[in-house]
Amino acid sequence: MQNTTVHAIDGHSIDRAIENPLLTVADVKPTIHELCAVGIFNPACVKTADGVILLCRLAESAVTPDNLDNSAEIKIPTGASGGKISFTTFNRNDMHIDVSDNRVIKDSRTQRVLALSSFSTIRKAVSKDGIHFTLDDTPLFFPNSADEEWGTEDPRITILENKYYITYSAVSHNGVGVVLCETTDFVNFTRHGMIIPPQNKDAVLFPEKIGGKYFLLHRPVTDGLGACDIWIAESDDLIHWGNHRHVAGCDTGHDWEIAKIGAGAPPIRIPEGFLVLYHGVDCGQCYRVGALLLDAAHPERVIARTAKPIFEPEMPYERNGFFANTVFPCGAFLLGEKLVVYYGGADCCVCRVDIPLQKIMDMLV
Ligand code: MAN
Repeated sequence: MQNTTVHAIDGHSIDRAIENPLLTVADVKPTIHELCAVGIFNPACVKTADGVILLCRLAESAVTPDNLDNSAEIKIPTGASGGKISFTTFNRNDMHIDVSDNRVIKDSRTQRVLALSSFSTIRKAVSKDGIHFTLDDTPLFFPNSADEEWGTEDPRITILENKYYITYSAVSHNGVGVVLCETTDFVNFTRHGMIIPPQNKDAVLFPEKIGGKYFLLHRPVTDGLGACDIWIAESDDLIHWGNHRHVAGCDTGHDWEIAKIGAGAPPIRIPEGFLVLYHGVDCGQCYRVGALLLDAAHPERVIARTAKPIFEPEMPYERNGFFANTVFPCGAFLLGEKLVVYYGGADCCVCRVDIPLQKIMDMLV
């Protein structure tokens, strides 16, 4: 970590790595030859004695000529146990098919999602200096249940009681829910299955027990009634979760987070409480980053929150990509006085920004 060179390039104290993007689709070996990477992004991170480990979301689409443009046939990969990938096709000219959001294929009558346009798995990358990463050639693991047939997305890592706990979104035709698994070496995994059922995502585990209980932030995906807000739950065993309470909403009156919010990196313990980076989405589907400060003894209580985004899509690799205008952090750690944040740029690439902790504290109101 000592050799990390991070340069200020925007003239302020938000220091994006000048080497950004740190990983792109050019670094990816496809899972099977019928697939090609459309994005490697939204990385979880953990700092170890040897450097930094990232768990990145790899989204792959089917290799057909012009698969993602205007050709009539849209071929969709889906996964199954044992690493088998199968394909389904849709006809773009079918009047009941809506492809206006390039992440999904919808039924134009019901707006129901029929398929995702890409299939996501998780890939590990390691680095000694936190900047130059070597990406694995194969997925961390393959989907192992029908709940993961449309992919595994957006992992987060929490170190808890000397183990690495990984939460991620499992997606299938039944919806998106939160899966928990644990490891000590990123080679062997104990998968605990779905701990929060659909529709839910953006779950992050707290790094310590509070009052004898484990805590988790999660984000129900509501439709019409209620909003996509951040909730908290508690557990005695990390598997069974209850006492769900609302923590923070997107009804702050700030345009940048008016559509939905969701936890980003797992909470970080600081003297003042737990610091949680979150993403806020506006009505134009631009993803920005804010922060919450939660009470250390009562983490359902918000002590303070940023009124303005801490950072937002500015660079070409954040403004242009598979899903434009998106910065999406899934991991961060403190390094001295700075918060080192790894995030996805435009659902395409892996990036890093270093933010002075004091700057975030000054923005909390
Ligand atoms: C959703 C998730 C994220 C993704 C954003 C932007 O919140 O699928 O993985 O980065 O949308 O597309």
